[in-house]
Amino acid sequence: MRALISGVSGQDGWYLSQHLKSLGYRVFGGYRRGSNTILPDGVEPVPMEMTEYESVRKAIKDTKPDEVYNLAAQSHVGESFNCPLYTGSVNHAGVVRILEALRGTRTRLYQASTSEMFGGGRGLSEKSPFLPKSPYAIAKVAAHNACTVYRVAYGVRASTGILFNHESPRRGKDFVTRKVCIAASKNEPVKLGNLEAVRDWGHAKDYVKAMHLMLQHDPDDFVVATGQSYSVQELVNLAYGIACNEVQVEKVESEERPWDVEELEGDPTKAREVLGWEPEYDFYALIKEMVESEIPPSLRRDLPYGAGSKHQGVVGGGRSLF
Ligand code: NAP
Ligand code: F7E
Repeated sequence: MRALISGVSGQDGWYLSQHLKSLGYRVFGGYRRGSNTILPDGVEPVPMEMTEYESVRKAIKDTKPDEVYNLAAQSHVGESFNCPLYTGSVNHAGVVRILEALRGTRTRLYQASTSEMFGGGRGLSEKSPFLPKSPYAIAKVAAHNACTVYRVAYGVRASTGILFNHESPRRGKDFVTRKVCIAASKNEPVKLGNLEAVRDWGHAKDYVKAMHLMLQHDPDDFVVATGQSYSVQELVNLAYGIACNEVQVEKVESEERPWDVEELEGDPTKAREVLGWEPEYDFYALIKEMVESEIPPSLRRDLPYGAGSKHQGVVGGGRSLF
């Protein structure tokens, strides 16, 4: 089987390409020129600039994929308020470029939709309405709808994964989990915006498995989430607790968004029942791995990790994680 992954140099591109290689796939990695990220072993690089139709068309024509995973995006929600048109060109029009190139083929498409499309809420499922609150979310709703239109109108085999936040040591440094874990591990203060925001955080390694499972089914839409959510403040408490350091947070206006999504928690029942998907990581295991990865191996043994540690259950508000 042949797979083409756009945005292969990003967090999910890394984990997905590893997963597909482990399943015996030939993996082509779409990248934009100028990107200096090292690709995983065995991934064959292919230029694929999402803002240019010809570049997208040629990448697909040259690699002849059975499956295309569209992960490329301007993926920072806060930044989308500063570059709304560019965000639309990559995150919405980029998907239409792929859909156009796939018309009349049997190639299956995975589109990276997002929980941001809901604009907030708990128990969110494939049936919940979309209320986008950022240029990022607007573009993703438009891309999601384009997949439905091309599926029905032209028979393009497009599936969408409505993924809730997923993180890892490969997460970009300007997303809140990685930013907090870096500061906690160095015993430094962290400057943050909205501490009350609540997110349903999972591990990217688990979530890329759901992407692959979706393309082994008829085209459809799936929510992928853990069903558990925590506030940014709880994330901070946990990360500094795992690192054995006192919490040091400075609240700054510059990290606040013009309109933030206050709360997101998903209901992954359909993915569990139809795809047989289950996450292996919980929030504690995720943040532990992220904090630990920032600490040199020689110093890690002094940290009181693991079952029975007094640092388990350090999440605030009287709740235990376990
Ligand atoms: P990421 O780490 O920010 O990676 C984004 C990728 O897109 C990078 O490889 C980037 O390349 C590439 N890209 C950006 N602009 C491009 C362009 N004009 N042409 C070609 N490539 C371009 O994002 P991620 O966390 O892996 O997320 C993957 C996808 O899932 C994204 O579509 C994101 O919106 C969506 N999503 C993510 C989450 C999450 O929690 N992580 C949740 C829901 C949905 P460079 O390396 O050159 O910048
Ligand atoms: O923010 C708050 C911020 O940037 C999470 C992307 O992968 O997941 C991600 O989008 C929350 C927000 O992720 C800081 O206001 C406070 O409420 O880590 P984030 P995100 O915006 O949820 C979705 C599902 C995607 O699709 C996106 O591509 O944390 N927050 N202080 C902060 N956030 C950041 N980045 N930096 C802060 O200093």
